[in-house]
Amino acid sequence: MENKEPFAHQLNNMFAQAQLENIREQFYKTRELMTYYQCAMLEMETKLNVLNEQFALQNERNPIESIKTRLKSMTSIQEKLKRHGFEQDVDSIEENLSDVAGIRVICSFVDDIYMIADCLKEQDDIKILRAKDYIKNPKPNGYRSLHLIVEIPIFLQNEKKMMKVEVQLRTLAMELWANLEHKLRYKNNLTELQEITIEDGLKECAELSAELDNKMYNIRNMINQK
Ligand code: 0O2
Repeated sequence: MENKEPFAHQLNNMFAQAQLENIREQFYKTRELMTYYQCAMLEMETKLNVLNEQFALQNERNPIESIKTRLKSMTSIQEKLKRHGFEQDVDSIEENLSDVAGIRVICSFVDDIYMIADCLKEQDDIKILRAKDYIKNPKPNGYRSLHLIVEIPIFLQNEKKMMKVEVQLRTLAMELWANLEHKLRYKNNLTELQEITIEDGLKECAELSAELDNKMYNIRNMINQK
């Protein structure tokens, strides 16, 4: 039987169909990728918990106070891709972003941070791709933390896949400062003078938090020598 539907209509339908297929494929691939990041984050969290337990056994104290995990939201992912001028598709996420899976490790003392980082460096199944030491070199606003981009394997049904995870290590004092600074950063309608005053205030607080870390570290060492 002859198809009476006008050619333009048929073409439109074909395009709509193809577009729908493409959306479906991108949606599936995104879900799959986010699941892989979730698995990598779990693997990494387990490694950190193991180190914490082992250290506690030997030293009768936990070097890690808490661990927080988060998957970057799709909105933040899109914003970051756009900000850096990267393609806005699933492959581009994996290729260009290294902080989709994020783990924040809150340590008791500054030397615990480096001890944990050194232990991770020694593990032969993971690879430290990049390290940014904002403790030795704080950001101009005072932000301190040690950032590691780690590549960790996840074992799927038929393959091993290497995934990137960003590990941020910081003390309780660094966490307190970063959380409050993050909350205060979004206030607007400030005059230039107010902005400078706030920046200076935050910087001063960052210095105080570094001093607190130092003093606590010295007190701990004094106690350990007894
Ligand atoms: P979220 O919600 O924590 O993920 P980027 O700035 O991300 O384009 P890069 O090199 O990845 O480039 O950044 P960097 O310096 O390694 O820092 C990335 C993350 O560190 C941030 O993630 C924050 O979590 C934290 N961070 C860095 N600088 C500051 C700071 O000045 N204050 C606070 N509170 N946190 C900071 P996101 O993506 O911004 O947010």
